Amino acid sequence: MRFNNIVVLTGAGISAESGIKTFRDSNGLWENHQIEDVATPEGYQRNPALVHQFYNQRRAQLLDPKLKPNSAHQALAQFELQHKSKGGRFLLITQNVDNLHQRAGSESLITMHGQLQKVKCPVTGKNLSWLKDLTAADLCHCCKNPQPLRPDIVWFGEMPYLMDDCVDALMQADLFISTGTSGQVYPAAGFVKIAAESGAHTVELNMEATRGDFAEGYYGPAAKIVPAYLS
Ligand code: BV8
Repeated sequence: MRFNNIVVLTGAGISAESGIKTFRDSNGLWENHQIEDVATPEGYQRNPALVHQFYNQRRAQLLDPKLKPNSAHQALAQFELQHKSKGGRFLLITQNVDNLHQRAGSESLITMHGQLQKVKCPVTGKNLSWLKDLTAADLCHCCKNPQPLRPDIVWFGEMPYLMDDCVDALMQADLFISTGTSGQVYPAAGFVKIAAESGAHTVELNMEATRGDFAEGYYGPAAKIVPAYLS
């Protein structure tokens, strides 16, 4: 591949073929919940038990032995290894909160919207691995006055993680690939513009074309088109 600094953004669509529902498909995750009730700080303040139930149910799915990275996750991890072995630079930014990229072996990875398998102290932000159900009775161990732990998830209205690192990488990229995302959630939806304005070639690999302005697009299931594009 003729590119050196490669940045990839993934969204829920890359995990769809592993069996994790996307957000906006008709039977998506949000269907039986309003975003405002389960994925905002206000919703959590209003009804922490509902939010814990929403995330406990999704966290439990990570333990399902049937849940595995698919060939799109694997192709990205293998490509990263090969590209870096030839001196190339590679960064994978995911909006997903499942752990499938990590399980596929991706290393240069930013989980910008947090991780289902982590919880954090609401005061210090210190996070820890957590795979069982979380309740309001689970307290942090880092404060003098221990606080109820919360999911380590970036809710709507909260700043995504490592945004400076993401923007730095986008501004140095010569190739930006967006895959499995509808490009409806900001600031991730603005990444293609930053990359293009910095001179990167931009490619969308998705089930269908989105509103994003890409130089190139290949459409179909990620498990097929991502390995094909990276080979
Ligand atoms: C913030 C964790 C400010 C929760 C999530 C302009 C600028 C900045 C902000 C805003 C703005 N306009 C509006 C906002 C506010 C808001 C926003 O964007 N709202 C939207 C709804 C308009 N953004 C925020 O609040 C962000 N924070 O801006 O903070 C700030 C500033 C200073 C100080 C403090 C704060 C925070 C956003 C993060 C929210 N958290 N996740 C959880 O997961 O429970 S977002 C959530 O949506 C998921 O992370 C998900 O990844 C993400 C995006 O969805 P997609 O991944 O794209 O999934 P979707 O279902 O939409 O699409 C799937 C795609 O895959 C489709 O295109 C489909 O065709 C395709 N597909 C399906 N199957 C396949 C496939 N493709 C290939 N193969 C397949 N098999």
